Amino acid sequence: MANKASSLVLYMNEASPPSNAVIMLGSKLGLQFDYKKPSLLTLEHKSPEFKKINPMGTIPVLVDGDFVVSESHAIMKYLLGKYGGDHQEKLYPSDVRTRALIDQSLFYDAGVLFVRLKAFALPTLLRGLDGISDTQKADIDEAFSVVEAYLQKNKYIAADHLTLADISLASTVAPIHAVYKIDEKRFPRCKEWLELLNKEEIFKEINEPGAALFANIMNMFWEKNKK
Ligand SMILES: N[C@@H](CCC(=O)N[C@@H](CS)C(=O)NCC(=O)O)C(=O)O
Repeated sequence: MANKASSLVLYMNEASPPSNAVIMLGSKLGLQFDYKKPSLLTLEHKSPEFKKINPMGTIPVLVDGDFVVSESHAIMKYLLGKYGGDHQEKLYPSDVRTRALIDQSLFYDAGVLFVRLKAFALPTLLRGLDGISDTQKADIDEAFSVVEAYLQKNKYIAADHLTLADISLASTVAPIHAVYKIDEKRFPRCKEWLELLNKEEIFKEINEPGAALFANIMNMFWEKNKK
């Protein structure tokens, strides 16, 4: 039986892909978060107060009583370990090789895929970028080709069922797809995988609206930045 959560505070934003990964997992585990939304536009997340809780100055950040942890992948592993109960073995199996493949995807998301989203999103919000450049598009396509390769064996990323790897990668792929469509001819499995996931409640109700909001914000800024 899982530990019972006391009060969990999540610093987040509905348009933030890694925040949505944590929110999706929380929903799957039946956890309630008390949400706090620092304004990224006024750089609240870079303030000395915020940096006391997360020196990286990023969201999401989880506060669980006197314990604070940032970085969505670390947060998800913590939540599963502490509150995962029966979900833990499915979403992050103890089999060493399956776990290694899941970790491979989590690190890929943190180190490569999401970095390529951030490469256009932050300059759009803060530095007047008015669209995704051709180089950025090529980098995204290269990143999608890795997701496509991960999907060669199964319909899901790291096993024959949904794991943390799908939650993590889909939280980044969906918002990119909402502004720069996955090329179905080059990455058919990637497209099918996203459609498969979107049949599940957490993706339909959290990931897709988050991706749509992200796209609205990007499009709004691109129009404004062109003027
Ligand atoms: N790898 C980190 C990425 C966190 C991240 O960069 N979050 C964005 C919001 S989606 C952020 O806080 N950006 C502000 C900044 O980097 O200045 C995670 O998964 O938590």
